[in-house]
Amino acid sequence: MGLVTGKEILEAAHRGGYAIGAFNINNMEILQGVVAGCVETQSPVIIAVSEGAIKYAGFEYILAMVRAAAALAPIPMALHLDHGRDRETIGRCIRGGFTSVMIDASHLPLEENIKETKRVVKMAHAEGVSVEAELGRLRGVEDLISVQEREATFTDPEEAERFVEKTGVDSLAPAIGTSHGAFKFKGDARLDLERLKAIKKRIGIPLVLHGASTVPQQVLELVMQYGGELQEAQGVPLDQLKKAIALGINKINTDTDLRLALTGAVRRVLTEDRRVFDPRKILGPARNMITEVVKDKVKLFGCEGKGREVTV
Ligand code: TD3
Ligand code: ZN
Repeated sequence: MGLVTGKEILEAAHRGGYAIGAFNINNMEILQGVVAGCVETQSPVIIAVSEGAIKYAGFEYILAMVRAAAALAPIPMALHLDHGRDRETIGRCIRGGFTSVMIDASHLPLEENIKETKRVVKMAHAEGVSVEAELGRLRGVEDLISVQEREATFTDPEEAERFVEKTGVDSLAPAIGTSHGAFKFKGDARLDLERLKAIKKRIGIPLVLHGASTVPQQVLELVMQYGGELQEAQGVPLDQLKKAIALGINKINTDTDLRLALTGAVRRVLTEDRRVFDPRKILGPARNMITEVVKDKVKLFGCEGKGREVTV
């Protein structure tokens, strides 16, 4: 099966009321670990690649690896540029074989965000590539001092409706209280689910949750057991994530949890076998650990088995 568009996968999730995992990859082992988890569970998958990942691995390497994965895996797979900011990179992805791009102009004032997003939509749609945009600023709830500040940071439902109408994007990432990385909350971890509900009510397109890693307890414990120091790590609680999916989130961005899984597995091998120096023995277990984490996730997302249903 070749690559399919992000829109195709996400529209099915939007109609079916479930979510798809968008997993960030930087190298072959992470990609293989993610794909194995989705194939075993027959889940559609979005392979997310950041501008940093393109810099690290190289555009051609990423593209060739993901194309090989798509050719071999009997599930719908999209290749997505995550947090596209650089016009040149976005253009290269659109013309070069990506099937979905994110334009992240969320740091700009609203009208400029609309203008920039519209420009990318025009360019991408001409090539049959899907577009995701972001409105509002990702930020942990605990950082917010006042109601006023919350209103200035989180996505306004009315504004979101206007943004989607004006830009013609295929999916939207609202800010509802998550943030990137392993330290999302201090104390009370809650998403603004009322806001999410209001946004979904006004918008008839798939919604995306960034910063959605849960920092699984057993993965964190593994990292710590073998010398890691990430005591304050805290992700999105599972019940909050489940509620967000029930309220209309259709794409769940996950990077941190894969990084933690890889780190835990590598730390364990290197600690338990001090004579090991075969990269396959070091990275093989990490790849397997990623597969296990991905399998748990897609079950929670509700997309297990949905890879059978999408006709390509
Ligand atoms: O867009 N991404 C991935 C890149 C963030 C760097 O970690 C996400 O929204 C994933 O967020 P998370 O919760 O995995 O850090
Ligand atoms: Zn993100």
